[in-house]
This record gives sequence, structure tokens and C-alpha cells, in this order.
Amino acid sequence: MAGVASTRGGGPGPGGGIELTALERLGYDMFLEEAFRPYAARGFIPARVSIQHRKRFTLLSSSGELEGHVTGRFRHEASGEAEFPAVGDWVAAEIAPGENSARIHAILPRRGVLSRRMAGDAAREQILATNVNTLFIVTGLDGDFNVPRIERYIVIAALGGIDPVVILNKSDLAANVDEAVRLVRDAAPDVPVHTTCALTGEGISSLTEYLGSGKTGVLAGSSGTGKSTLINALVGKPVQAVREVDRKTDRGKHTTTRREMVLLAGRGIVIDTPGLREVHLWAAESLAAESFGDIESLAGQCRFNDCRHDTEPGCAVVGAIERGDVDRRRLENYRKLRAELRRLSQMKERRASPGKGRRPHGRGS
Ligand SMILES: Nc1nc2c(ncn2[C@@H]2O[C@H](COP(=O)(O)OP(=O)(O)OP(=O)(O)O)[C@@H](O)[C@H]2O)c(=O)[nH]1
Ligand SMILES: [Mg+2]
Ligand SMILES: [Zn+2]
Repeated sequence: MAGVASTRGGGPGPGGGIELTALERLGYDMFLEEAFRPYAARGFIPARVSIQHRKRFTLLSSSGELEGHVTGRFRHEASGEAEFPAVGDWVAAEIAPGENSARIHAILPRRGVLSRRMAGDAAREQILATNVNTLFIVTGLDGDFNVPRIERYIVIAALGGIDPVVILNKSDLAANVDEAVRLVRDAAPDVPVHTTCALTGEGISSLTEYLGSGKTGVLAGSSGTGKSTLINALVGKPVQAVREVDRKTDRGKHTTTRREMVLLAGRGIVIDTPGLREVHLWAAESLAAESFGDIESLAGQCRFNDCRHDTEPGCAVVGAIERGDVDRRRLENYRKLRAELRRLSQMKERRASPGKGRRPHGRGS
């Protein structure tokens, strides 16, 4: 197995060499290497959570697959579910020599987080996947198609600092593919839209565009939209269980029951998730206030009411970033989110006044 990047001392960091290590193919990079330094000093190794079981975790590391458990101290100090490891997390693990089990001591900082929580209940955030570059919002063109739902996923992506991509699957069953694409483009002009047929593999290459070595994508959407079938098409063989017969009456049943990472042999990583039900998508506006409360209150102190927190004089947000109190990336995420929310409320207004905007007709399903 390839050497552990974090123990290479003064050598070139990940990505600097030509040969990628096993860890780099899993997404390990200089940012993580830096964050891992104190744990390397304690003799721990970096590992990535690929499956979350009830209380244990399957970990991938340069020593292969490990079974991980959090330490008693970790459990004691975690204040909520969101502080436990989730699929996609990089953790500091301690392996006993000659064993394939590991003790998880800490989670490295998360970048790109897909999470859900109930509005007004910040304590009950559930992390669905972490360290994700792209959220593939998978919709079936067989009646699952619903623009407002797609919009909510786009907000979730913005909130987590993930790039959204809309995948309109089951193109073979669509009455009018072009119309569906047009409706999504109208609603979200900046978000890429692709149509696929997971059964024939048509359009699959549009997903690989966003992947590549070390990159992680997560597929989310309602149950039965074809997420696992798409992953099987990407891998080229059936690795994930899919629903045997495509029947709408099975909608309530989830075929995929756990979040799981699937490696695409040097072409990146995809995370399969069980279908999310509508009730799990919550009020975006209150989330914005909750998630970016620090920035929102700073924004209230800017000299100008319409401050864009860019180059304006007297900007409290930029001041906080310069002092190192606020991470610049958080401001970018906050900006993306505000832009999405602005666009969504404009959409809602247009819908409310039928004369002005187009409204998708038909089943509305
Ligand atoms: N006609 C057609 N059927 C598809 C396509 N993609 C998936 N299916 C079928 O849709 C059904 C559901 O597919 P799954 O991949 O299990 O759906 P899923 O999104 O993973 O569902 P959950 O795991 O329950 O969230 C299966 O019977 C697939 O064969 C497609 O592009 N065209
Ligand atoms: Mg599935
Ligand atoms: Zn400002």
C-alpha cells in the first residue's frame, strides 16, 4: 500500500507528486494534512468514513479497510448527533498493530456538508454526508419531477458549500424532456442540468465530469428516482441494490437503507443515500438565519445598509474576516445562500401572480 501522506514530513504535499497515494485518491489533501498534524504526532492515522452502521463505522485508510468505533472520551464530549462521524468524514484513528479495528479520536474539519434538520431545532441537525464537492439532485422524469423540490435541494447545497447539479433521470419515460430541462433552467439558471437514463447509461458521462480522482459526489433525491441505478452504471457493475421492479406503489419503501461511499477506481467517489421524504426538507429561510447568525449580525453593523461585504468601506463582515474571526469560505457560502433565497422568493412571487410567470402544468407530481 502507498505511504501515508501525513507522515511524509518535509516532502511534497498531496497533489504535488505525480503518483497519487491511496489517501489522495480518497480525497486527502494539504488542508487535511495540515489539520491532521497534531494527530500524526500522537501516532494516529487519517481514515475516511465510508459506511455508518448503527454504532460503528467502516473506515478506509492507507492500511485498507478498518472497523472504527469512537473512543469513550469522544462519546462523552460530543454534544449532539451532528458531532459524531458521518459518511465522508476524515477522522484521526488509532489502530492496534496487527488488528483491523480502530479507535476514532477526532473528526477533521468538514468541508462541503450535506445536512438536514428541523427548522427551529438547531440541536437536531443530521449530517448526511461530508467533504462533498458536488450534490447530484436526482429526479425521475416519470412523475417525480417537481421544480420547487429541486429548488429546496439547491438551497441545501448552497447552505453546505456544495455545488449542485440537477440530474433528470429516466429520460426514457419522459413525456417531454426538453420542457423539464427548460423549467429547471428557468428556476436555476446557474445550476447545470443533465438528463440521463440509468438503464442504458445514456448521459452518465455528465456525472463523471464533476468527479475525478479525489473528488466526492453525493446523490440525493426521492426514493425510486434511480440513484443506486446511476451509481451502478458509473461503476459498470451492480454494487448497490436497486428496486427490482419500478413501481410507483413502492414509493414509500426505500431500497437503499444506509448512506454508503462507493469508489470509482481512480475516477472519484460517490455517496449513495436513501431517498429523502418531503417532510425532511425544511424551511430554508430560518436555516439561513440559524446557520449564518454570526454573519447576519455582523452585516447589521456595516456602514451601508446595502453593503455587499465586498470592497465597501466600513464593512463589519470584511473586518471580521481580516481579524480572522470569520472564515472567508463561510462568507462565500453565505453569499451563495442569500443569492439562492433571493432568487427563490422572486420565483415564488412570479408563481403567485399567474399572469407574469410560467407555471408548470400537468400532474405537478
Ligand atoms: N425506465 C427507467 N427506469 C429506471 C431508470 N433508473 C432507474 N430505474 C428504475 O427505477 C427503480 C428505482 O431505482 P433505484 O436505483 O433503486 O432508486 P433509488 O433512487 O436508489 O431508490 P432508494 O434507494 O429507495 O432511494 C428501479 O426499478 C430501476 O430499475 C431509468 O433511467 N429509466
Ligand atoms: Mg437506492
Ligand atoms: Zn458589509
